[in-house]
Amino acid sequence: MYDLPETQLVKLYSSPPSPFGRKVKITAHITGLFNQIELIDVDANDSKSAVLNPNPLNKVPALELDSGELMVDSRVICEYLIKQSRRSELLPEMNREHLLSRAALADGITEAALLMVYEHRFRDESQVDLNWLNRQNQKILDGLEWFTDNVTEVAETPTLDQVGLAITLGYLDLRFSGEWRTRFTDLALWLTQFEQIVPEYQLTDSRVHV
Ligand SMILES: N[C@@H](CCC(=O)N[C@@H](CS)C(=O)NCC(=O)O)C(=O)O
Repeated sequence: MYDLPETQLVKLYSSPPSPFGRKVKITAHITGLFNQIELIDVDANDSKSAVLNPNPLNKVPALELDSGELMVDSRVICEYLIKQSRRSELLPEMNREHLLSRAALADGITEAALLMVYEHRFRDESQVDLNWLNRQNQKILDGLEWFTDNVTEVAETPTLDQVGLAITLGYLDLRFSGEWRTRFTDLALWLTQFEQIVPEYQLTDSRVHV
């Protein structure tokens, strides 16, 4: 069991459906630090939450240390948790750039999915830009194709890019009814393996997800 430094409690500002917040929570579970984190729900889409959120951009996730230091974004927070827990198997030094690039690709798919969700959320339906939606959708499909061709076996301790990919697929399940599963069957199988190794992935309460 490893500890976060000093008073051992940090605050994680996130919202249950946030994929990037979920990435941090799953990383916290894998590193064994989850119980030392206080979760504070903020809705990044609600301007009133901006008062609570220490991130001046009112984005989640944000981590606040007891010293008051602010950490954003999800990659920085995950790397911090990995470092504090000394669980370097999640991001081995010798493979660091390679794994971070894979992790960035997984995040990029999530970002494209978020942009599609936001296009509907923040525009009148009559103004929704179909070209923009198609452009983002193509990124999702091309990204999933790439991961199908470059899949890696889920390690006993999953690597950070694997956590990112699992979170991406989970977000596509949440927002797009799991449509990806019919075309990307290998990734669906891969996600089943991930879930077996990281049972917390299936938690559906606010500790991880809704
Ligand atoms: N690159 C950031 C992305 C964070 C992000 O976009 N979070 C979304 C929720 S998952 C958000 O806060 N959206 C509100 C907004 O963009 O105003 C990270 O990895 O943490």
